[in-house]
Amino acid sequence: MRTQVAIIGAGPAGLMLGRLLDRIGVDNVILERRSADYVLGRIRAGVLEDGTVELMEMAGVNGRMHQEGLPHTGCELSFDGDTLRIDFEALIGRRVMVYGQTEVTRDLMEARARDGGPVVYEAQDVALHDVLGAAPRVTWRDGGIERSLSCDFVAGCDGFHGVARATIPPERLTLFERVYPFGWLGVLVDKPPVSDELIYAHHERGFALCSMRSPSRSRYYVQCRTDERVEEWPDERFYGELRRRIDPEVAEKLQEGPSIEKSIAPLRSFVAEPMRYGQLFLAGDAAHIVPPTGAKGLNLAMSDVRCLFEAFAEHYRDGSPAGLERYSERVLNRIWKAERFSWWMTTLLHIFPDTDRFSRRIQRAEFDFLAGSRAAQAALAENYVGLPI
Ligand code: FAS
Ligand code: PHB
Repeated sequence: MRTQVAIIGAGPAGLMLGRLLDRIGVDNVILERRSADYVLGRIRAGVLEDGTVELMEMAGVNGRMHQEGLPHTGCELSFDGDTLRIDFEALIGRRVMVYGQTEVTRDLMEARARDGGPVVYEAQDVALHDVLGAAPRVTWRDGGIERSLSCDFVAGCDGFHGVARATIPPERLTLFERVYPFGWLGVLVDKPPVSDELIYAHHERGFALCSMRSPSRSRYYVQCRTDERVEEWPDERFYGELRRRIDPEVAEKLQEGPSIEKSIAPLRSFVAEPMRYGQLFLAGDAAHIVPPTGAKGLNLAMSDVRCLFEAFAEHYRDGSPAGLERYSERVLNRIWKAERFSWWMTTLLHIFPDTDRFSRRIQRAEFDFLAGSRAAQAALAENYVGLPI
């Protein structure tokens, strides 16, 4: 088999890149380790930056998003009972869209099945070969049969635990990492959300987040220890802890119900530089991870894909290597700003096990400064809604 771009991973990054390349006639094949159902079953992000909404429109997969998505003009911060609304629309004239990553993935999968190139699901033992040469190859096992795909380029969109970054010799990569001493326990429940807006809550018992997927489906998180297991958190314990950490008046409105999904996600900041090795280009979680506090993970993956797509378009349409040569430097500049914002939101809102009195006062002062400064609120809004690409 031969194609122009081999894409590893059929998560949002791989599917979006494949969709954009399909639309300009650049051949591409997507290789995914898991089944389509497994990929759709992962419950992850919920907030789209306006840049991601625009990319969905560019890709021609925005129909359901505009029908079912929830435009949000702001969010709320709650700090030991004091609340502060960050009004994106009033501060910077922009908004975000609440629309689950699962739905983004579903829209891209359906578009690909309708009029796109091949996706090989359950491709086992994917391996990359000769990515430094002029004839890169990808191999995998399909049942008992070894398959091979020649290509011009490989796009590593295979997430944090993927094979693409692992293909790059360690001495050619510089890794940056911060592992946080806590995780997020998330619950999905078919009950109306406790609030029309997202609420990020700092409380001495730990962080909590009230989010949603639709007017009838809520997504809640509480900070938990990294050594805890989902089995230790029956629904009753989860809701009791969530109630303690949010404003009592808001807690009054909480409608409990049986969780339809419950999972614990570790929190880390991670960047691998550079994001190119020969004809291999990394995009999304394959190259970087952010704590979900700033709602950046999915959106960073999408902004990487937009830049990589533009670079491939320049190569195939104009014969210019410029975009590919600048790709890593261009996306890393924006990635680090998102890493900073996600780290800042996480540091502001969580209780760290070694938090001393001084650190708690600094967190309070950070919140009080935000509450008193329109400029500081506008800076938060700019980062949350998405910095320019
Ligand atoms: P993905 O990990 O989504 O996709 C990579 C794909 O590659 C997967 O389908 C995987 O099966 C496949 N793959 C892996 N190895 C392979 C191999 N060797 N061969 C072939 N295929 C392979 N972001 C937010 O913005 N908000 C959130 O609330 C949020 N919550 C999260 C919760 C969890 C538990 C996790 C893990 C992440 C969360 N994220 C969140 C971040 C998440 O949304 C990612 O940023 C997003 O999925 C990135 O998309 P991709 O880069 O496509 O990577
Ligand atoms: C979610 O709805 O899953 C969500 C929203 C905002 C975040 C993180 C997660 O910052």
